[in-house]
Amino acid sequence: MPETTQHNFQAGLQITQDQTEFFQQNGYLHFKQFLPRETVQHFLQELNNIQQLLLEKGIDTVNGIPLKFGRDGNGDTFIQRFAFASHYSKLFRDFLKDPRLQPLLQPLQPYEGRIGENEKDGLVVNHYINTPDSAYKQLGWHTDSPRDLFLGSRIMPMLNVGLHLDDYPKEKGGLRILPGTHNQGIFSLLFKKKYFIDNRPDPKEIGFDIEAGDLTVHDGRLWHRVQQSPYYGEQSRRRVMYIPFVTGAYAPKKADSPTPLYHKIGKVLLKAKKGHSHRPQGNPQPVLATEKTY
Ligand SMILES: O=C(O)CCC(=O)C(=O)O
Ligand SMILES: [Fe+2]
Repeated sequence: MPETTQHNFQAGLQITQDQTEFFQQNGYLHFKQFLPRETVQHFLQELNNIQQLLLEKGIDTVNGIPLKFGRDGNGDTFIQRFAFASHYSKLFRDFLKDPRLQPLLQPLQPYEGRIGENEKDGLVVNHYINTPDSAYKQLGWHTDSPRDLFLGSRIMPMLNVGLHLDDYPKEKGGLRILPGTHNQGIFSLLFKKKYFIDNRPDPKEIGFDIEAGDLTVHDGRLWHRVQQSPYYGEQSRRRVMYIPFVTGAYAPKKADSPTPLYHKIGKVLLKAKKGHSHRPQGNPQPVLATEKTY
């Protein structure tokens, strides 16, 4: 059982000295109850609406980023990961304008940070559930930064800000991180663990006692993973949205943006290995680093 962070903060219009120092040292922050439960309920409803729309329209890629599909307990297809959610929702566009998000750009200084609504994968929705036909039960160790290398540019500072939509105490699984690994240099960034293949707990990892509405922030270079739940079905359901906070030249994606190479390689290899398409017919696991989507 991983240690849990005892460092919960309250978000405000300023990021405090304490928070800045904690972030510099550890590479993450955990803010309690950024959104009230009632708003979380609206968000979950909105996600259902968007999912219905995407399924009805048969959309399987948004701005070049493939959706990840799974099947629920009734055998119905649902979406386990999709990108650019705010492009489908005024509620989410407004959320990205919440003035309390702005101070969270501060750890990126001296770089000028911005909320990447149209960049990278935009506002990402992850939906994990532990069922036989789930395509997304866990996620192996990785950092979020090396995708920049795939895109042909050098690694720029970035943060990933997670808005958690389900109660998830650490014993249910969920996010695990290795504090301080954002400071360990390029060798650690690339080779500390086998990207996405290694799901093993690390003695130094920590977990989070998450309540719906909490916000986490992690440095793009921090090693992290998602632990599979020991529970099954409904009890294991975990929904979290991630906002990229980015630096560097503005690089928006568009409807005709090409699928990044790492998605394509992953898809082809996975198909060859499992003998099926992107839509689920079994129990695909993230077996390859390149299958991971960014
Ligand atoms: O689900 C999470 O909390 C983490 C997801 C993640 O690390 C990613 O999508 O890069
Ligand atoms: Fe990640």
